[in-house]
Amino acid sequence: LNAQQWSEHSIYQVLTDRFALTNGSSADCWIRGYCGGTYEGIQNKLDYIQGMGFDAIWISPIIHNIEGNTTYGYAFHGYWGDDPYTLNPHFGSPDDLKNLSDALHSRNMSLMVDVVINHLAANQTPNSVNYSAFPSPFNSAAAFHPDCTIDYANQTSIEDCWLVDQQPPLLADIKSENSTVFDAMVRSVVQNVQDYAIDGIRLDTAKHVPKRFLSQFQEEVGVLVTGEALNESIAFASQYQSPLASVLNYPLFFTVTDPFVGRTTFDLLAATVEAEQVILPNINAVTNFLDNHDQPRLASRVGSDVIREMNAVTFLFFIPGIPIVYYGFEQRFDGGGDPDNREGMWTSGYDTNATLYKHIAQLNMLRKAAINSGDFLDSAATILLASDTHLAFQRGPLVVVVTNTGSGPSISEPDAAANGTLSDVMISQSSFPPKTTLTDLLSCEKTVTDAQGSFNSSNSQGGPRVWASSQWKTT
Ligand code: ABC
Ligand code: CA
Repeated sequence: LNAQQWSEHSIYQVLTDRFALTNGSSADCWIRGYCGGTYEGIQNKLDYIQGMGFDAIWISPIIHNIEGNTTYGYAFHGYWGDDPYTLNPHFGSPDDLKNLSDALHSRNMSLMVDVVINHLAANQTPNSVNYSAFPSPFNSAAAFHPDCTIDYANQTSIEDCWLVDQQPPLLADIKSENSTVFDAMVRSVVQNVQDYAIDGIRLDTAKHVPKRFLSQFQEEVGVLVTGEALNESIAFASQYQSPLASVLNYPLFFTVTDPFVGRTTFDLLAATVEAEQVILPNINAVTNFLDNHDQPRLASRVGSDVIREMNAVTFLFFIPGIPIVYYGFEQRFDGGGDPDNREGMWTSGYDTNATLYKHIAQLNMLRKAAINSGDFLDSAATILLASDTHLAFQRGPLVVVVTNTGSGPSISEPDAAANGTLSDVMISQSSFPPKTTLTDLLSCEKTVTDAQGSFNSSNSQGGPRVWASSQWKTT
C-alpha cells in the first residue's frame, strides 16, 4: 500500500508473543520469556481486532532471533535478530505467517511488519562476538562497525556505534556503507515483503541508520515505511520523512499524555499539532500513538478514571496522521515501562464489552465516515481552543472537543492539576454557520449555534465530544 492508502487506515499494534496462543488458552510465563503467542493465535483473533474497527495490524519482527536466556531475558519481542534469511520459529511456520497475511487481506485488512536493519544480536560479551555464526555476508567483522558506545549528542556516533555494547546481548551495528552487506540486508526484507505480501513496515532504530541508506531502503521495499526516530523534536522527525514515507510521531507522543492525565494544560499539545502540520512533509502519513511497547502504558499514568483515555484516544483518531493503538489499551492494561507493558493479552479474556473497546469501535466508524465524506483527510486540524482543561479543533466536517477534568473528583497522577471540575466550554470560530443544529456523534446529544455561529459544548461527564452538523450524513 502507498502512503495515501495507509492514511485511511488505523493500526492495531501487537507483540506477536503476547497477543494470542495458537489454542486460544492462557499462558503462565515469565515477563522476559517466550509466552507462546503465534501468528495462528493472531489469525484466530482477527474478529476481535476487526470488531474494534481496525483495518491493519503491526506485528513483531519476524526474523530468527538469538535463542536462550540473556541478561535481559529471551528474545520474545523479536528485536534480537541473528539471521535475516530465516523466520523466528517461536511464532509459527512460514505457512502460518502466509496464512495470517492471506486472512488479513481477505478481510480487506493490511499487514505491517516490524523490521530491524540496524543491527544483529549476539549473546556474547564485548570483544568476543562470534561473527562467523551469522549467515553470509554478515559472517565477518567487516560487516559491522567497530564496537563503540553511543554518544547521543553526536549523530555520527548514533549511526555508527552499537545500541547495546556493554551487557549481552550485544547489538552489533551493521556497516551500512559496506554495500555488499547493506544490499543483502535490504534484499532479505524485499524477499519477505514479497513472500508474505507485507503492506507496510515499521522500521526499528531508524535514526541509527544514515539517511541515504534509509532512502535506498524505502525505494527498494516499495511499501510504506514508518521509521522510529526516537526524539521529541519535530525538526528531527521531519528529517526522516523524506528518506522514509512516514515516521512514528514521537514529538506528539512526548506532548500528548501530560495534558490528558491532567498534569499540564493543552497549550503545548495544541502548538505541537499546529507546528507539525507546517513542518512535517506529509502529516497524513505519520503514525500517531499514545503508548507502545517501549513506553509506559497510558493507563499506568491515569489511575481509575477511564474517561481520560476516552478523551486521549478521541484526540488521536481525528488529528492528522494514522492512529496506532497498542494491544491491551482497550482493556486498560496498565503496565509501566519495558517489560511491564508487555502483558499477555489472554488475561483480559478479549472482552468486547470493555468501555474502551466499544469507544474505539465508534471512533473507527466515525473516522471512516469522515474520510468517506471526502472532506476530512485533506483538511488541516484547526485549533479552536486550548485552555487548562479543554482542547477543541475543527477538521473537515467535525469539531472535536476533549477535556482533562476527569469524570469527577478522582485520583490521577498525585499532583495532577486539572481534576474533577466539570465545565461547559464555548466554541467559536468553527465553520458551522449561525443557527445550525449540531449533533455530538458520540452521545447523539444536540446543540444549536448562535447568531455568530458559536456554540456551547456542554460537559459530557468529562467525556469527549465530536460535533457535526445534524445534516451531516455518516454514510
Ligand atoms: C533491554 C531491556 C531494558 C534495558 C535495555 C538496555 O535492554 O529490556 O530493560 O534497559 C529491544 C527490546 C528491549 C531491549 C532492547 C535492547 O532491545 O524490545 O526490551 O531492552 O536489548 C527500538 C524498539 C525497542 C527495541 C530496539 C532494539 C529498538 O522499539 O523495542 O528494544 O532493536 C533507543 C533507540 C530506539 C530503541 C530504544 C529502546 O532505544 O533509539 O530505537 N527502540 C533517548 C535516546 C533514544 C533512546 C531512548 C531510550 O533514550 O535519544 O535514542 O532510544 O533509551 C526524549 C528525547 C529522546 C530520549 C527520550 C528518553 O527522551 O527526545 O531522545 O531518548 O525527551
Ligand atoms: Ca547503525
